[in-house]
This record gives sequence, structure tokens and C-alpha cells, in this order.
Amino acid sequence: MPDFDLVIRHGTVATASDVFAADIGIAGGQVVALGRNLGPGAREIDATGKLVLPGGIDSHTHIEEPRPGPTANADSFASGTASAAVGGTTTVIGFARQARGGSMAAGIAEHRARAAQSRIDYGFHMILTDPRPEILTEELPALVEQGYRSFKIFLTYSGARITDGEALRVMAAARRLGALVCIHAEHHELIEFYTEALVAAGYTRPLHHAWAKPMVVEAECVHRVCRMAEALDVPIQVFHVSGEESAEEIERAQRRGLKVWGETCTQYLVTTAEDLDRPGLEGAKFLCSPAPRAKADQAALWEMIRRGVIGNVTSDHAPTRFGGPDGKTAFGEDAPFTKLPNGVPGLAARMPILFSEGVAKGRIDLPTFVAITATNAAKLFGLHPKKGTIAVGADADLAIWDPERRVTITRSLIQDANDHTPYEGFEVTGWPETTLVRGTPVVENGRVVGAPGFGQFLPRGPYDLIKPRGVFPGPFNPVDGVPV
Ligand code: DUC
Ligand code: ZN
Ligand code: ZN
Repeated sequence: MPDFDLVIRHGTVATASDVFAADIGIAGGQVVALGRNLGPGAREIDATGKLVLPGGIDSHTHIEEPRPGPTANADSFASGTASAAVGGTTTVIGFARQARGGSMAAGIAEHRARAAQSRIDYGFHMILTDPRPEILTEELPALVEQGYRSFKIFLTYSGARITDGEALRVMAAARRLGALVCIHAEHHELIEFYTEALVAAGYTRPLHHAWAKPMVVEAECVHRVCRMAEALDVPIQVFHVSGEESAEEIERAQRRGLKVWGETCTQYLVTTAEDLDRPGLEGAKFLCSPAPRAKADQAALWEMIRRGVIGNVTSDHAPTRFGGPDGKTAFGEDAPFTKLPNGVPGLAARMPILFSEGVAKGRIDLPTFVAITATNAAKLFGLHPKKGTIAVGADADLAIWDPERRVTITRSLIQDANDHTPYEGFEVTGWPETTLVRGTPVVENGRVVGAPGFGQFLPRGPYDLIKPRGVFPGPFNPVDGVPV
């Protein structure tokens, strides 16, 4: 009679705090023993020479999100989560969107139906595009209770943006309900002003997307939302911090003691605005918002990761095919940047690139890699300690990682439904061989074996990290309408 369903033997286990040699005993989908010379498992994996890491948590992914067209999101939950697992990720947080004039609950119900095909575990942020009073007071309390414990707001993009006044009301609602507000922070009118001037002057190539949204556009807005969060005493995460000046705004807020967290994405660490300047429409493969910056910004972001200012790195996976009627070329080979859909695919590449550029190149140590790819997101989004670490009682979400394997990233390795990757030809050292979700292999030796529908929805209950501090900059608490 075996002691465990599965034993992973002889590996080197890494968490966000420690690296140690241990066997892992798994039963009922959870880690139940960590130690040497564990008893037999019904199944055994020999991890000699391998790292055993917490499966990644990619807390910013746009999978199967509907768009008005003609371009479309390339992935389904089945394809997107296959790709995530190929890259060692075991949990994704996606986005359920409220239609303007519509209900948030309806957006959730539709997205839950799509996500039923997920191969790995998942949760949602709620994109509030129209935070009318009845949405905030009548719909959100029940939805937060059901485990949708984070809101996403956009301060730019015509179809999604809300005003500063609306953002304040969303922040206040989040404070009352115990939810986290995640923010796309760019100055909308400034982008429009730049864009009109660029188009008028004939600057419409993909490169000019970066000209339309230079760093000042982001840094100003990051500063603004940090101050808004300070005024209302509301914890926030600033999404996709793309370079030095925005990261400095986050750091300044953190130094004032605010609960402001910063996220960056793989693409800001390895691509630059120069990639947008490739011939023809090739640059469109690198087009995302905020725009890719300069080499110096990449170095600054790594430094901010080392200092803990940037706590997690996501993919912001937002896949549009390049070719075809719904692809980035749908408006023609000389389409102006204003027509090009924003976003790059990146679910599978995230962890291997961060391991290679981070750990293998000596920029960060292994525990920091675990922290920025899994543990910190688990903590920030209320999934810890069930997710994001290797400990007795945690879900056995694991990536068995060959730290020496050299791989050239190609489209075919990625296994999503897209027709390109911005990381084509990128060379990495280190690759996940086997990915387990709750002790069940989803990827085995690079082959996707997890079934669509195996993934489970992760409701997120209340947790302390995102509790407000109870500190206001003045004598009055404007959320509750009382003196402090
Ligand atoms: N930026 C976003 O904010 N969302 C998806 C794609 C992108 O580039
Ligand atoms: Zn965004
Ligand atoms: Zn995004």
C-alpha cells in the first residue's frame, strides 16, 4: 500500500524564502510531506538534478476576452491555459468585463462559462467600465462575497476608461468591501493629444505608438492614482509598470507607507521601443500598452524587483494573431498604429524568460524568482498559502524545472492558439519539464496532457494584506464620511 499518490524524489525545492533538498509527498492533490527518504508513492517522479518550484501564478492574463472586432483574442481557455502550463504556470487570473451600460454580474457569468474549459486553476478580476451607483452598491457586494475580490479599472482606452471621479468611487467601494483595485494608469487626454499631432504629421507606424505614449504619460498617472489611493486610504496595485520613472513613483508611495504594489511584465524586461520599428508591420508584434521603453528602463526594473518595489511579473497575455481576418494585419500592411490592437502573447514564455534573464544571468536569486512569479501574486490576491508556495497543506501545484536546459523559444514550443510570439528566437537557459496542478500532470516532458475543464475556479475570501491602513492624509475619512 503506497504512502502517497505521488512522490517527487531527489529534487531541490525552492520557495520564496528557502532552497533545500527534499522529497515531496502528495496525496489528495496537496503536499502532505516534505522530507528525506519518504515512503513509496503510487507514482514516483525522479527529480535528480532538477528544481521543484511552486507553479507560477500569472495574475494578469487576457484569455478569451471578447472584442468588438474585426480583430479577436486568439486564445480559448483551453489553448491559453495549455500554453501557461507549458511555461510552468498553474494558476491564471483573468478578467471578466462589465459591458458599458450592462451589469458586472452578467460579465462574470459569461466569462465563467468560457473559463469552464481551463486546464489550470483560475480566478478573475472584474473590469468595471461603467461603475454606476447601483453596480457599486447592489452588484459588487455579492460578487466580492462570491470570491471576485479584485477590480480592474482603466484610465485610458476609449471603450473601457473611467473618469477620475468614477475611479474614486470604485476605490471607495473596494475599501468598504475588502477588495483590491488594480489600475491601468496612463493619461488618456495626453495620449489623445499626442496621437492627433502624430497622425496629423504623418507619423503612424507601429514605432509611433511609443511616441504617442512616452513615459511621462504613464508616470503622471501612476503618481495621480497613488495620491488618490492615499487620500482614500485604499490599497492598490499598479499594473504593468514599464520603466524607471513609474517605478520611482511606486517607490515613493511605498516609502510613505502606502499599500501600493507594482507589477511589471515580461515584455518590459526584454523588449524595447526599437522592436516596434521593425520592417513593415512586424513591429506590431511588440505593440502593447504601456509601450516598451529603453534598455535603461529594463535595468531599472530589475533593480526595482531586487528592491521589492516591483513585487510580481506577469505576462499581460493579450493575444491577437498577426495574419488572418482577425489578426493585427486585418487593417492592411500599412495600418496606422491607432488601428492596431494592443497586447502581446506571453503565457508560456514568462517564467522561462524570467528564470533565464533573472536567475541564470545573476540578476536575482532563486527565491526572488519564486516570489515574483508565484508567491507574491498568491499573497496579494488572497490565494496564499493554498497557492504560490511548497508547504504541507498547500495545493501540489509544481513546476519541475531543468535549470541547465538551453532552449530557443519558437512559436511551436509555446502551444497557444496564436501564430507568432514576440519572443521568437529568444534563447533561454532553464525550462519546465513537468507541470502539476493539484498533483496531476498538466504538462509532461513538454507535452500537454491536462484536460480542458480540469482547472478549478478559485474563490478568494477576505485577507489581511489588503486591509486599509486606517491612515488618512487629513482629519476626515472621505469614504465613510467621518472625522478620523
Ligand atoms: N495593454 C493592456 O492594458 N491590456 C491588454 C494589452 C495591452 O497591451
Ligand atoms: Zn492594462
Ligand atoms: Zn492587461
